[in-house]
Amino acid sequence: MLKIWGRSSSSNVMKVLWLCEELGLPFERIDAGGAFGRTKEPDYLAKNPNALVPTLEEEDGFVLWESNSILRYLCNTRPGGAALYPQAPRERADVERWMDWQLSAVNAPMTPASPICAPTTPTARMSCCAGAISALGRRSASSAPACGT
Ligand SMILES: N[C@@H](CCC(=O)N[C@@H](CS)C(=O)NCC(=O)O)C(=O)O
Repeated sequence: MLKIWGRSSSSNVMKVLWLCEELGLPFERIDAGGAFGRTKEPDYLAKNPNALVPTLEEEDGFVLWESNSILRYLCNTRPGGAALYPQAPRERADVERWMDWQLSAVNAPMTPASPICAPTTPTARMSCCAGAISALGRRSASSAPACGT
């Protein structure tokens, strides 16, 4: 069975779990990261050298990390995935830009230890996220829902 390594409290794990639910995929989730630890153990580092979650593991041993890469991979390999990750270049670009936006504009400022995170205080991080979230609100109000919103 498909394995998803990562604590369910992680937003990057959540989106993978969400996609699995949307596609009706059976999977086993294994707690890792945060208070669960495990991510710095040699067997986990062999799967994901970043010591982060999520990590996907297929039954045949194929392993993939980076949440958005996992989402694309699942959509490309599982029935029903094309509806969420369209082939048409402009439709696909719309999906991808919101995925990139989530990791760069929302996730990075929320991650205190992120090497690409400029804001250093909790207030500055919240303010940065609030600006990004308001962009999603404006987009959602003006057109069809962004993928996953
Ligand atoms: N760019 C990575 C970011 C992964 C990431 O930062 N994961 C966080 C949780 S959201 C993590 O592993 N934090 C350390 C931990 O939980 O132990 C991805 O999208 O998969």
